[in-house]
Amino acid sequence: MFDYWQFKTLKITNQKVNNMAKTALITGITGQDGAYLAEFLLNKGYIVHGIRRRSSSFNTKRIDHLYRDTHEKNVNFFLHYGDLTDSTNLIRIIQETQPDEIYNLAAQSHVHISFDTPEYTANADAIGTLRILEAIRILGLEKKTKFYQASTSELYGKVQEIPQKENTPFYPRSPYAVAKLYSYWITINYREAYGIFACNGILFNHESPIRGETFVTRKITMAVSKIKKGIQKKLYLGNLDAKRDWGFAGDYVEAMWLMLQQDVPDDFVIATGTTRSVREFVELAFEEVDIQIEWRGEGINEVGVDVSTGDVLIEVDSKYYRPTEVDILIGDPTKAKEKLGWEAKIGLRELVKIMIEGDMKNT
Ligand code: NDP
Ligand code: GDR
Repeated sequence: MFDYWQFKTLKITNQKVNNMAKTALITGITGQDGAYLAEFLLNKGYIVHGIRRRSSSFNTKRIDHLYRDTHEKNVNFFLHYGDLTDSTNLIRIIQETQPDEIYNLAAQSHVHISFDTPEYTANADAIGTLRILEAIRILGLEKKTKFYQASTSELYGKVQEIPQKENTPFYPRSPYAVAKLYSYWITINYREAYGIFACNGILFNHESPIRGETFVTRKITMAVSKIKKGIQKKLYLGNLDAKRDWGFAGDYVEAMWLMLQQDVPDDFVIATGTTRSVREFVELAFEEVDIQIEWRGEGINEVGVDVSTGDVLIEVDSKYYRPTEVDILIGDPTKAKEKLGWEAKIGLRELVKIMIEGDMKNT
């Protein structure tokens, strides 16, 4: 059976550090993708360094299973305190770790919250990328250090064409997407100006049992699990019509790595090539726990009703609407398939199943 958690495979703990091992530095290592990527690279024999933020509460639960006391022998996983808003700290960490590969995954990654914190989002998500690229230059690592930038399907924003591909025009629709647009172009500019091996992965939405709890998929799977167990009555959502191309995060981190193993740096769309609405995701999630949903009403008055009991389980709350929305995302991953040999392995139904399984166990 597919080991969705992937965190039970701790082969890495007894692995001897190879003198020829490559070194990777991951920003955003405590996030969903950082955790999957760290485990993926450790299993490939890398020495992995990660940047974590200081927090008043623990923020390392996704990677605690990878951590070992640095006093032990053959340790290959290290954490450093840092922040994308602090240039000197980034320069020092990159100087100390001399990475072969940097994966810039850190970001204020919530689209809706970027409307509340636009300046901070620009600082971390746009200028943060520049700070890393400048650090590579200042330290003279242009020929040694490869750079991966976590670009996003949010760049496409308002629909110009579907499916979206590498040359589809961008029209960002949030402070988050505008900040990421800067990062996309500064990555290309530093590749062209200074010869840095720098790539943009234009990743469409990807989810998992360790997805942040306020993104819509995880919010739904957690609520469905709690409703099934009788510890929550209702789920309040925003725009049910939005359509997304949802894949599995564990598949997507492999594409990040593959981009940095090519002969020539390039930019790639990473997606499943299918799209479903938030409403359909809700239906699939309830189906997993044998509850069938029927929709009644329209717009802000739409509700989702349990067909067998008549209970209203889903209501719309306008506070979850965004000032400007991205209506439909569907990616064309042809280039990734042809050049990287990559394609998504986990489809939406299986993704929903593994997320519900995780939440039924943990909520
Ligand atoms: P998460 O929100 O789960 O993780 C974000 C990470 O960035 C966390 O480790 C967070 O730390 C860290 N971080 C936030 N701000 C800063 C900062 N100022 N300095 C240093 N670290 C910071 O995101 P995902 O793992 O889902 O996404 C990874 C990247 O990929 C992000 O850049 C996101 O924008 C992008 N992306 C994600 C997609 C997706 O569907 N998941 C699709 C396309 C792009 P902490 O744990 O302390 O909060
Ligand atoms: P997104 O993900 O904005 O696509 O960004 P999110 O899951 O937040 O929203 C997807 C869609 O669902 C609609 N929606 C709701 N969203 C949230 N969060 N909460 C709700 O209650 C709700 N109800 C409806 C939204 O309006 C939206 O249309 C994610 C992030 O991971 C980004 O960092 C990444 O760049 C993109 O995916 C690709």
